Amino acid sequence: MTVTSTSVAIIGAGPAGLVLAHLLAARGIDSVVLERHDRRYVEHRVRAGVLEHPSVELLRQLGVAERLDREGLAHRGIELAFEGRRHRLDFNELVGHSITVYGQQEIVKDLIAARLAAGDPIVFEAADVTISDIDGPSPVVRYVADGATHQLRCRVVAGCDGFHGTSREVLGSAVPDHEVFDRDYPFGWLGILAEAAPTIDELIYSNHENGFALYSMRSPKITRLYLQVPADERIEDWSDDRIWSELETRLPTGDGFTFNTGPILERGITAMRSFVFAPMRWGSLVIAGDAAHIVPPTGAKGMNLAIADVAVLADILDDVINRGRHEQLDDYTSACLRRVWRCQHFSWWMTSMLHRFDDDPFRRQLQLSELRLVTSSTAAATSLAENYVGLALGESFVRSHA
Ligand code: FAS
Ligand code: PHB
Repeated sequence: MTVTSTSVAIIGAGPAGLVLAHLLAARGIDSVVLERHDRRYVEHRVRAGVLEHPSVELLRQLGVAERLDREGLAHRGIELAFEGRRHRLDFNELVGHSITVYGQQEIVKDLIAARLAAGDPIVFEAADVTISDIDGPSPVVRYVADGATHQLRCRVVAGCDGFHGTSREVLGSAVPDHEVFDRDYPFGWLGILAEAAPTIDELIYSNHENGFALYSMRSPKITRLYLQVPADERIEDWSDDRIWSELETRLPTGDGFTFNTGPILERGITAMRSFVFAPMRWGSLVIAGDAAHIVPPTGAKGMNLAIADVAVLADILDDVINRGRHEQLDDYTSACLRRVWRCQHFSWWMTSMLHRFDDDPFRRQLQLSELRLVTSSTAAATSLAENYVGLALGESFVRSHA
């Protein structure tokens, strides 16, 4: 068994783990990233697409946004479609900021390349990761890689291993009275990536009587599209023709928006859930990103919330590692949960307003009333815009009115 040591052992090379590794390096703190899949797998996993303004600023400050600034698509707003018409919300006009569309896998590629170029370690294909001794100041992470067992001693373990990782389980065992907030939705998203040029340059979120649809994109040649489907739907039951036909039904074409179809490069069905686990820390183990919370993707918050968690965590670990102030870890959970719950509410609200909920005519009328409000009232549109583009990192969504 090899025995090595580092200041922070980071489990998971997704957005949370990789952004944290860069934030720590910027503070002179060494870390080792352990990832269970190989590099190609994590760099080609199609997931999120929208970066909030604060996330883009943070990646720029880390010096890893050169390709993002070159290839990312700056969007001034979005469109909401209902009752056969599309309504534009201009975020720049409403709140002075925009969003950037740039695939999560592209961010992962940029962060991995920059970390390896700096000579900092990422262990890919790290199997059987276990975490122990989190009650003391020297937790231990064990893993198998290259056919050998390794022991990594550290000061803090950062569980950035996503919803299906191992760190939340370890935390839950250590904190018997932990809290879990969990809500499933009776539908999922069938998502496709298609080699078909977008015909407009902003996203369309559509509330249709057949169900929700989202028109998004990744580049001037690639569109990213989603359809609400029943929670137990099978992707095999959706032919290409059926997918395109239903998208064309649910997304109102006209005034410059037509439909390009093309080869479907990637397809899958994502379940929808709202989930929060608290506390996000016990002893020398902290969890961040999807390991701690999940939001329905309607508000485009998942990846951005992961980045917001580790922005808070990096400042705390700066105090812990560089100034020996271990007690700062006590503030981590409360410092994250305010933003987590603001994003949970926004994602639940967008999901409730835009998706079809069967046999509930009263709810349908409320949805249409809410959609008419956010597309006609500047105050209501501003609130949606403020939440969608994201407030400054470290700033709660409930501004002090001092
Ligand atoms: P991640 O899940 O991205 O990363 C965790 C990493 O840890 C993974 O690389 C995993 O391989 C690794 N890992 C897990 N267990 C491990 C172990 N035991 N040892 C070592 N490594 C381990 N969000 C949006 O905003 N918009 C979307 O459209 C959207 N679509 C999504 C589609 C899918 C199918 C999924 C699953 C999520 C989607 N999300 C979307 C949410 C997603 O983007 C997450 O919020 C984001 O990936 C969170 O980043 P991380 O917390 O880093 O977790
Ligand atoms: C995407 O482009 O993948 C995307 C955009 C906005 C969302 C969810 C997903 O709300």
